[in-house]
Amino acid sequence: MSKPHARNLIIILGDQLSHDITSLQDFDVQQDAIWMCEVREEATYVKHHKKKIAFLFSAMRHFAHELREKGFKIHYTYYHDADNAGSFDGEVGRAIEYFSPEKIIVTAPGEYRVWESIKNWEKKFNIPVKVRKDDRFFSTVKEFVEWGEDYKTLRMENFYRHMRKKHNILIDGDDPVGGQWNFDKENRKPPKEDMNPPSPYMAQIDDITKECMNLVAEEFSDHFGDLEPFYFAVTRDQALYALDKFINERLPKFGTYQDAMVEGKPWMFHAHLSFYLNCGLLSAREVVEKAEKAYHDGHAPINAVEGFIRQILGWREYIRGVYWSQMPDYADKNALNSRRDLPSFFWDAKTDMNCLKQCVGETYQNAYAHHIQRLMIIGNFCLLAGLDVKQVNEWYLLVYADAYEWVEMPNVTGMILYADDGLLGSKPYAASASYINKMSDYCKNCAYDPNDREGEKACPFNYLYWDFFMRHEEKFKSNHRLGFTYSNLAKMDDDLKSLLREKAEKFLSSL
Ligand code: FAD
Ligand code: DLZ
Ligand code: SF4
Repeated sequence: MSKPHARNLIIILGDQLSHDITSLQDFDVQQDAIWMCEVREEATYVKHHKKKIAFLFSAMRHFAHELREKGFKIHYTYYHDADNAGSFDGEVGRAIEYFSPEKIIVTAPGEYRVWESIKNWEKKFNIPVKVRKDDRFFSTVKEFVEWGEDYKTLRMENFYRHMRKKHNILIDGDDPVGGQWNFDKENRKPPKEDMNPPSPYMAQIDDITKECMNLVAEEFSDHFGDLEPFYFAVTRDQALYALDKFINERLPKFGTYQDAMVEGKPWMFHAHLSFYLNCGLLSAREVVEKAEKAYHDGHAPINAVEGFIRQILGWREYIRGVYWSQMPDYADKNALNSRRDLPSFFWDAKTDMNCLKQCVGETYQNAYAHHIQRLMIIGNFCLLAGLDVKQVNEWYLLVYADAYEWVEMPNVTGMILYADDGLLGSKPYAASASYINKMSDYCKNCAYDPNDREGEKACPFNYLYWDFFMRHEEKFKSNHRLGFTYSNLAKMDDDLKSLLREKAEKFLSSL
């Protein structure tokens, strides 16, 4: 048999599972070939949640199968293949040897770490390498940077309005549909007993997924998280089904209960689509289009649809712009000098603080927590306790099935830890127990009292909150958004301040 040959060799990475990915856009079935690989380095550079690895391997295998059915020539390296090189670089070396291509084509990767190695391929392998733009986003990094030049600070809300106008989404003439850009006032209601979130999408496990689950059980048993039950969509058709289910069943109440948290109800009215968006099974454009159509069809109200679209057209795009415009320096930011080690309950959920126990526990089970759990429970604790920026980033990157550095890092370094010194947020997202008690039912089953600040059963969020603002008084006291906090602090007598500091210190040293 003659040695296989390819004109162009297309490398498809695990988060590029889109049939219209730019690297495939002029694919010639007669002359070109594709290479995909399951590699140890990607599965272990952080020890990803078991569900995340099973999900991605299964989605990759299904995608490769679909490409093969289209008649595309594809080489797929399985994790257990004897000659698996174990890394992208090693596999590209093997791919070149196998196909002797004239050129390598790859779509730009989602992580800086991978971009750094792709930049070396041309020299390392002595072959032309064409890196194509990833056009699965509404904006480009260049557009984000140019937009930012008009502003002193990079605020999401301004960027989001720019995107709404540019893409004519929820726009009526020159104005926002519904007369407002933002319906936050109608959103973010506390949970109600009778709100009854529908059951989430649960995919059937097929043979391919079962094989991947067995592989993960065998190879990654020491990684964080439960492997079963497994319910993620692993094909585009399944992901589209999950999208429709969200639009039909949850979207109408998405806005109202966007920030609500209820014990034993991890899914609430959220979309659970980030896994599919981020690996390419769904496109941001189709998700936004379907949500907008639901408004025009009278199926979902404007507060829900605007709130949802803002997450994707606004936050998701903005976060990506921050990552690519600020890397690599962004990875070393630590404006509040946060250096405390992660407590052990981040790994086993064993803590008396019920809100954290629930959120870390659900993360362990599902490789998912919704935004407010990530931000206002776990993230809030990380901020107030001054947990180490690198360790917190690593934790968030490995525990969630939707986590890739481009989206995880600005959310952690910028949004929760204020480590970028306010580049992303105008003030730290710090909250005491009263917020948690208002937006969740966690406090009902807790050993601590959310209404106690300094007594025996005082909730740690309360004294940590004040300790945080005392610790960082120099930095924050002139921040006009924190005027209320600092005027309350000014009213406290010195004995109370010392007591709160002492309690915080004792608690933190016990972690
Ligand atoms: P929904 O609440 O239904 O929102 C719809 C979609 O909007 C999401 O699917 C997502 O694509 C997008 N979105 C919403 N908020 C954000 C945001 N802040 N940044 C980017 N996209 C957003 N999201 C990730 O996709 N990957 C991550 O690794 C990740 N890490 C996070 C870490 C922290 C500390 C915080 C506070 C947030 C993080 N997020 C991350 C953002 C957000 O929490 C998740 O996108 C969301 O919880 C995913 O669940 P969902 O699909 O049900 O989202
Ligand atoms: C997250 C991940 C994992 C666990 N495994 C693989 C893999 O074996 N092969 C692969 O191509 N991609 C994997 N990925 C996703 C990559 O880490 C992701 O594509 C890079 O971070 C580039 O953005
Ligand atoms: Fe969390 Fe404090 Fe409420 Fe307990 S009392 S659930 S620790 S906020």
